[in-house]
Amino acid sequence: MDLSLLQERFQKEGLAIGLGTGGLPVVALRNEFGAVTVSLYGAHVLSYTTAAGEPVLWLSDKAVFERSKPIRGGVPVCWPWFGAHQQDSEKPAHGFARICEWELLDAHSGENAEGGWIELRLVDSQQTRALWPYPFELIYRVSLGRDGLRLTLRTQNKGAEAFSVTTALHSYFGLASIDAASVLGLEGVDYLDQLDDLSRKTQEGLVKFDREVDRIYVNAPSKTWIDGAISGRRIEIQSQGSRSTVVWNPWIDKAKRMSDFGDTEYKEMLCVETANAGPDAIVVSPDQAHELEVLLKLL
Ligand code: TA6
Repeated sequence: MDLSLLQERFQKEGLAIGLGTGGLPVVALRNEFGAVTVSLYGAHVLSYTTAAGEPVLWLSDKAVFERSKPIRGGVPVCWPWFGAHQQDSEKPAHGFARICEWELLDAHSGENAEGGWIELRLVDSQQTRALWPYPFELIYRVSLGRDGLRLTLRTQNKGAEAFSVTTALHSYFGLASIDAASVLGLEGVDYLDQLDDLSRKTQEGLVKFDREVDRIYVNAPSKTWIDGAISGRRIEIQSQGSRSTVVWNPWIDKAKRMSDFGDTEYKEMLCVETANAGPDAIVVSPDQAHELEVLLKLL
């Protein structure tokens, strides 16, 4: 990647391209609607703040910024499988998209009222085919506009065989305190409990937290909300092309087991992920495409 070439092509008012933590290339977009930073490594949204400077996403103080390792926080792109690989636990958890170098296709800061956007691409390579034997093209568009931060992941099947993917935009949100947080919109929705052999249960009332929670809500609604964000405002999460919502907080013991996660950081974060996970796999036929999208905003 030639950074100076990227800077020459894209750098302008409201758009900066440089080396961030760990020397990873980062695109920073700032306009009248707020600011977002995206690492080209992993196409990883690292931060999103509103026009008033309120942080929406969370990043661990112990996050690692090294190629071949995922970044803890922000919005990891989990693709082409969610969680551990079904047949080979040696393969990277949550697939390889979040540990690949993506190409910067285009970027606009938002000189017009439509806001700005950053577009990234990942295509199959010898390395990806060794992990997953299908030709593909991923186009990821990060848009910052009047309606909030919109993330759109387009999967295109470039081969002659249909393939099946499970995937997630694995958003980490910043909280004032997990004890006072709740997720709204999942009342009465069935979920697979990842902490209880994926047993199927039904959500009773709001999702609240006093222990580790790791649930795949299936046939989930397209809108959910989080109360208890750092800003004190309600976070709205609106999805398209997503059948599952994953809710995760590691709580005390799992937080201690993760080296890239502070022992007490479970108190200040919550994952509500826009996904197609578990039984909600997506089949993409040759020459066809699927879009997974989430719109994040503070109400
Ligand atoms: O968000 C659900 C989950 O699958 C949890 O089980 C937990 O493993 C989390 O993802 C983080 O996974 P990672 O591979 O990023 O440590």
